[in-house]
Amino acid sequence: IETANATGTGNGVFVGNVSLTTTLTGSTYTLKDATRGNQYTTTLANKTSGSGTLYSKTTNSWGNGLASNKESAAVDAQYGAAVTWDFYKNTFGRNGIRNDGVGAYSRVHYGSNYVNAFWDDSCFCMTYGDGASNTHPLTELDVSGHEMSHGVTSNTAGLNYSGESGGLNEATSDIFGSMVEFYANLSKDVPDYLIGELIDINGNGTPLRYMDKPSKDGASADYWSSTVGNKDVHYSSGVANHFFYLLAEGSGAKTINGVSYNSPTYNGATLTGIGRAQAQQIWYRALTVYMTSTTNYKAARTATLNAAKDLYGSTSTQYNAVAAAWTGVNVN
Ligand code: ASN
Ligand code: ZN
Ligand code: CA
Repeated sequence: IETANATGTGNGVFVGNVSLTTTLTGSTYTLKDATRGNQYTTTLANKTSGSGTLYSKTTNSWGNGLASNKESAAVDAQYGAAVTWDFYKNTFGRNGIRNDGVGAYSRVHYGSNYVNAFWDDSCFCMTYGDGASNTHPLTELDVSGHEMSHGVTSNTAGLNYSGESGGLNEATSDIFGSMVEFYANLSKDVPDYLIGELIDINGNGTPLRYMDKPSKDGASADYWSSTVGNKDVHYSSGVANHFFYLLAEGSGAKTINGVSYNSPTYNGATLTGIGRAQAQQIWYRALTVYMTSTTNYKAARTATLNAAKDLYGSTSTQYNAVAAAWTGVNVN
């Protein structure tokens, strides 16, 4: 039996119509991408364990854009893994989550009414629930990028998932999750600095998190304080999410792709952003070269300054912008 790469079409719940690289074996197509480390997607069919069943069929068109069609969430997951792969490869030269050319697999339809998604180092796999009433899958692109970036973090800095290092771990996932969204630039999932704006996790249409002003979620920290490490890591992350937004975009009011932001600073300073392209290079170099398992906010300031110095020099606009953005979130 011959095996070959094929080009399929998918219609996901959130990604809309996309092209997918699939595998044709004999007369059967599978949702498996040999051009990206053999990443594939399975269904758990509401179970909560096992590696699931690989999506396979005799035509190469997948999903219909509706959550009621069980292939649609699989299209999102497979596409999310592909774009995350391409993002890391083309932006940073990283060859997969472990930088070893091996793709992670994704499992969709985990459990019942499961309102979460998670990365698991032990299976080297990604898992998505179907959300409330099993009708709101968690398969949005920034969620895929967020979760798979947990794999990158654990294979690089290894930031401990508690205290300030835990906030930095979470923020790394929000930062790169958003950058994956900008990289994909989909018309159906317009790139933004909001996390999970399409999955309606709160039931009222609001996103899970806001990077320009994290406290808009009612719980996240905008600025560092000596007690920030006592918060849940999804809230202490606010300080670094806010730092990254200020570094990339600057302070004050701004509209990007039709979404309005208004980012304050702790000291009232007005900041000018250096743009996403350079901001993400600084964060990635800080994460992969300078941060360790115990890096806290003060050390993250030093790590990103070191990264900016390596990349742009110690007298550069970029170096000064990193310092100013940390000061803007009260990390001195
Ligand atoms: N979705 C959650 C997260 O990535 C899963 C977890 O609690 N780790 O943060
Ligand atoms: Zn996370
Ligand atoms: Ca988003």
